[in-house]
Amino acid sequence: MTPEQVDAFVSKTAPGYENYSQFIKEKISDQMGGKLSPSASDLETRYYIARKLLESLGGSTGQMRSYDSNYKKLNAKQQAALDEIMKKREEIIVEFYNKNKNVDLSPILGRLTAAMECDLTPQNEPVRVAITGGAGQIGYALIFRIASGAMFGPHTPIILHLLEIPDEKAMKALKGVAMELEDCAFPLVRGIVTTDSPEKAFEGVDWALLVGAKPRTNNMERADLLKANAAIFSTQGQALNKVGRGKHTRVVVVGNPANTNAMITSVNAPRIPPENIAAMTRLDQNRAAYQLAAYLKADVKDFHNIVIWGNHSATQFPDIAHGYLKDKHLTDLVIDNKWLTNTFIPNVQKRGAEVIKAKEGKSSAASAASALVDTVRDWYCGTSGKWSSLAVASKGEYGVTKGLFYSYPVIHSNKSWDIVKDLPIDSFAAEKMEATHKELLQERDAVASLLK
Ligand code: NAX
Repeated sequence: MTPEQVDAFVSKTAPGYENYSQFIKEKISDQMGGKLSPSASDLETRYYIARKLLESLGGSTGQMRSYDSNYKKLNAKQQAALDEIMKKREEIIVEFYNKNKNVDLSPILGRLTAAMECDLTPQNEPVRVAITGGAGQIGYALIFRIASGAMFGPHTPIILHLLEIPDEKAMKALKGVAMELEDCAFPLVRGIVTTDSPEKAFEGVDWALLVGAKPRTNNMERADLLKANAAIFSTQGQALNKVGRGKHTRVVVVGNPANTNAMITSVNAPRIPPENIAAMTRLDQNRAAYQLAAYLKADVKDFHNIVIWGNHSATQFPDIAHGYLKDKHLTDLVIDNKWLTNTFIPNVQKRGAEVIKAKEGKSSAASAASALVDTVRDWYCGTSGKWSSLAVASKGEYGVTKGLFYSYPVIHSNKSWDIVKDLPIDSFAAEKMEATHKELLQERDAVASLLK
């Protein structure tokens, strides 16, 4: 959120106030019955403001409602335990306001709030998560993090549906993964399904994480790779359509070429709304944040609004024109233009290939798994204003051909997302965004026969 957006947010949600500082100043004397001076140092006042923001920030309200209704179902002991956690949360917010009284906290607070509300909401029904390629590299780095609660929070039970190819070696390896999962005795894991049948793997799933794909082998043309994967994702899309939960199922494609595979999945799964299907570009966003943090010698957590546009490939456009380091616009910081064009952009675009070189042929696995945890967590919990990059079905936003899965900045709330619209695009960005758009059109044309 930019300061302008915060002001717009305040004027919309707090009638009679034009901007954030007016809201803070006047609300203070209002709240204190005019008795106290309108200094932002008063703890109770800042706490009140924090509560107000917390209540009104998009994304967290639904979660608060579900928290309230779930709360009533708990026994006295459980309620007391939750009260304790809520008290801690309030202390954190108050401490936050004390430490940062001069800083615009709404984006940070929003993030904190969404994540905390999500973590605090007890779920009785387990979430069913399918993971394809369960015996692969990413699968091995991913499954244990999901099982530990990193993706859906520490109060959400999980049933894991693990899919592999019908091959003796792959199924044996998958069995080994399942045995290790059992031996972890994760309290959240309520069941493990291992199978080589997509229809069994996707039965009744809330989330399908499509990681498994056919890797590019020596002498393989890119068009052949596209076709081989298109066949896999057609079959999996049809299975999801048949046995998934329709509009209640959400799908994230990681297997490459991820954007086009997501499009194929969507075409083959008409019962699942296109907005429930996405391809992952969060790893690229995380890589961009790291490159910036290293260059500016800052903490990676302090960067926001970094955007990945387009395809998860070497044509992607990592864009910092809308980004912030804490409350400072990145374009106001001293960033050498040469570094941006000759180092930053290619470093992010080619980071995957560099990792393969360093790991002597093995591609990014733990970082990809971690980015998938971030992707689903944001989608599941909401981000209250924070931007995430996600490749979603275009409706023509920013001039992209309808139906292509193109990476945009999105804001998540209520288990849904909205593309951040009307960002100013200069000629440099427009050219890069078009180059990656063109590549996606070529990929679509290469698999045209499977899209009918
Ligand atoms: P691995 O080769 O280690 O594992 C893939 C696993 O998927 C194998 O066990 C294989 O048997 C299985 N598999 C293949 N076809 C399947 C099918 N039809 N149904 C079920 N399982 C199937 O690859 P890994 O390193 O885990 O990478 C998986 C995919 O992620 C690759 O396509 C890779 O290119 C892609 N990546 C995507 C990234 C992204 O940001 N979107 C980044 C990392 C990664 O490169």
